[in-house]
Amino acid sequence: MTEKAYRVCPLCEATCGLELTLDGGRITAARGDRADVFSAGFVCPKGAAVGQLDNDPDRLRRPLVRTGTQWREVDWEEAFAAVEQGLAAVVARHGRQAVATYLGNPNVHTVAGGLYAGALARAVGSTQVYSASTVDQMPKHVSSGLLFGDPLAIPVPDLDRTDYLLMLGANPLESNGSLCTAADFPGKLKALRRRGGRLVVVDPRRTRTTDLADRHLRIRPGSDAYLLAGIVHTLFAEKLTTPVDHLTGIDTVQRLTEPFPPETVAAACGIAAEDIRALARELAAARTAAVYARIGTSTVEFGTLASWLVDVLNALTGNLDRPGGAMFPLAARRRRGTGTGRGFTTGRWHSRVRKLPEVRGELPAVTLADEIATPGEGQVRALITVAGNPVLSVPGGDRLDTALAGLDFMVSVDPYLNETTRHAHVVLPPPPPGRSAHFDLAFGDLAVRNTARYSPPPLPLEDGELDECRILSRLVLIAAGQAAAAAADPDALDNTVIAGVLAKAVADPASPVHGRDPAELAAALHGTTGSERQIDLMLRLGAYGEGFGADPEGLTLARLLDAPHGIDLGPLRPRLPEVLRTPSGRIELCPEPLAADLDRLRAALPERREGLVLVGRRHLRSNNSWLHNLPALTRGSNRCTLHLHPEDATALGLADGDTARVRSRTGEVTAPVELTEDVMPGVVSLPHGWGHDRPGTRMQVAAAVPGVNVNQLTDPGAVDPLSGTAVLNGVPVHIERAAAV
Ligand SMILES: Nc1nc2c(c(=O)[nH]1)N[C@H]1C(S)=C(S)[C@@H](COP(=O)(O)OP(=O)(O)OC[C@H]3O[C@@H](n4cnc5c(=O)[nH]c(N)nc54)[C@H](O)[C@@H]3O)O[C@H]1N2
Ligand SMILES: Nc1nc2c(c(=O)[nH]1)N[C@H]1C(S)=C(S)[C@@H](COP(=O)(O)OP(=O)(O)OC[C@H]3O[C@@H](n4cnc5c(=O)[nH]c(N)nc54)[C@H](O)[C@@H]3O)O[C@H]1N2
Ligand code: SF4
Ligand SMILES: [Mo]
Repeated sequence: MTEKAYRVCPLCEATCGLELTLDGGRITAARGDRADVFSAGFVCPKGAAVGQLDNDPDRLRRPLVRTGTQWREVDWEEAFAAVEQGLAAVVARHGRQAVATYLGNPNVHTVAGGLYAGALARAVGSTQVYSASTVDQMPKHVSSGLLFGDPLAIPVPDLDRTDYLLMLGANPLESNGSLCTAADFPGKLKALRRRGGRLVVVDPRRTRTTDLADRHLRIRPGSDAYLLAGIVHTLFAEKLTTPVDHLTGIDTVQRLTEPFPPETVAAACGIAAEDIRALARELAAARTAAVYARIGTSTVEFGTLASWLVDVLNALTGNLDRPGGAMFPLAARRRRGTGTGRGFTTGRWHSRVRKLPEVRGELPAVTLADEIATPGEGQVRALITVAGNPVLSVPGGDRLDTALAGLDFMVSVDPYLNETTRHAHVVLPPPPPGRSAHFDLAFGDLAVRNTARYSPPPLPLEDGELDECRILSRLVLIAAGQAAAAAADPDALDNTVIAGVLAKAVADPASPVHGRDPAELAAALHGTTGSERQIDLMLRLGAYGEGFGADPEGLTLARLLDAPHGIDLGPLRPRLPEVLRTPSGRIELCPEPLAADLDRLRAALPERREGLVLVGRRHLRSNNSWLHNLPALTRGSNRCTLHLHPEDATALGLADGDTARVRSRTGEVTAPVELTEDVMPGVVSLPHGWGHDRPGTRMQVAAAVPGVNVNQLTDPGAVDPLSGTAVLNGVPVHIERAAAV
């Protein structure tokens, strides 16, 4: 007997609705849910393979405890006891500061990560907090924090309505989009062209996305800030600005971008001055336009500057916050703001070894190895990883690998024994997507249309499995020294959180529940678990919420449970000035840290760099480091090869299929050469997330085609100073033929 169930895909930011076929307690097929209000049937090969992910024989199904190189399956109580003991021993000897936390990317795709990962880091009580954000999007948080006062207020291109899209450093035809949640990004780009709109893509490589564009501009890696500053300069020089309201600092931006006329920046970015001016004129002339930039502009030397200049352009051309421009989504879980706030600062503390500034309560992932390996007061002696694989994802893989092996205690919440988790003393595996609930706590803030969807677990937990919400909430209380309370009541943490939120809400005159009895409200919450009741509370108090009776038509968890394909909340609507959290109540167009960083940009102008540079690339059937174990995704062109331009190959004496030795300042790898004109001369490309050849892992399919770890080449010493984000693109490399083996 087969059954259908509906569940949002947790594998990337597109958040497609999946229609799952269930048979005998397993997922036997998955396809796009045509009735889904957000994705309307779109699916990619990864989503279609979610059944293989659920049923992967290498997935861990029981907690593991390690002694030496021996792993032992244990029950949950024994596993939690081992965690409690391991952490307590380190804290007793070295203090809380000796415990670090690393939160990986899937935390933004799970309910557990969204509700408890931050709380876990806080409960540990150490400033040693790391996440995948500092190998990814932290520059955008910093620029939004400084511009709008809120690091989570990230404008997204209004893809369905824009007339002109300038996209830099993104390849949504492979990635399906990032910091812009749009199921069927490819279809939306095609629709933009069909309705007469224009698409310009800036990328050093030819990609499936550049193939869709009206124009593809090849840029020298790492130089987008120059290009964008040149466009801003032109807007002022040619009097093309039509700034949005609520701005302060326009004149300063004008003055500080004076040193970047198109002629000056052209050499730095490899794009002709005339092309730069054309971009400015087209942006200004378009009825509506949006500038959107992603990882190729973020994980670079001037990542925060580039992220900031994107929104400077949106603001100066009148496109920020208007339909067809770059807009602020309003997620179902969010409340409307007041238009002012405390603003945003970084550097409230610094890392111990390299003195790198804190950003959003985190230290740069590139310095985790330093903090573990460098002796002295405050040295990291224990690590908690949740859904992360920093050995492959963070520059300096081998160094971190060695450092992890020296820890006194490590616990990982992860379904696989991989390059990172093999160092743990305890591994706590979450159940697969087919047996977990889903609610997008993160992507509502980034979606090109406002919707609300909740997926209950399609299948019940199997014997011996524990929901990840239970795993993480238990860890939070263990870390907080309340292990007994956690063992006694699995909802203990949820109840505390709910009580705290309600206490604030009833005291807030602007809240629909002002003056009501918090205990009565808590009792009215719907849900079979504490995490569901937390979600119900967010929905009810959120912008579209039922407000505990204030708006009977409004959202509740029960309403979402009755709508398995989701509830549409309409296109994006203007949110200025309500969305702002700056003390001034205005958009701070030229915040001081960015103004100062422009000096660094200017100072680097004369640097003419010779030689080859490395950039990354993504493949539709990969997902960072962890989907290489699914047979359905590992065939064909999804390979860890070095893309090399034929001209460079000739100069180096390399041919297609040869093995190249690639060296950087910090490491080397060997990889098969794939000749292609997709990369521009002078630029080579390797994908990340490979290098599955370390002993002690349990991912057989991945180990059979291991590839190499590109993060041996990226330099842990190189960061964007404002955000602490690693430089992953534009890495100088040296290439030669590898000696025959
Ligand atoms: N050179 C280079 N390096 C890069 C990048 C690049 O472009 N170039 N990209 C960077 C980017 S954008 C990112 S986001 C990072 C990612 O960096 P990480 O987050 O550290 O790495 P992932 O490969 O995403 O690893 C995810 C881990 O989560 C586990 N996992 C999967 N599902 C679940 C779940 O439901 N619960 C739990 N608890 N665990 C789960 C997987 O088994 C895996 O161990 O890599 C970065 N590294
Ligand atoms: N299939 C698949 N999908 C994914 C992932 C995955 O690993 N595989 N990872 C997910 C994650 S965690 C993220 S963060 C997103 C990322 O999503 P995207 O930001 O769309 O990432 P990429 O596909 O790597 O595209 C980045 C592009 O930037 C280009 N580039 C490199 N350097 C520069 C530069 O200096 N300037 C400019 N202008 N371009 C440059 C690269 O050539 C590449 O084409 O994808 C997500 N989706
Ligand atoms: S595009 Fe992303 S969300 Fe959609 S099916 Fe593929 S992996 Fe899942
Ligand atoms: Mo990412």
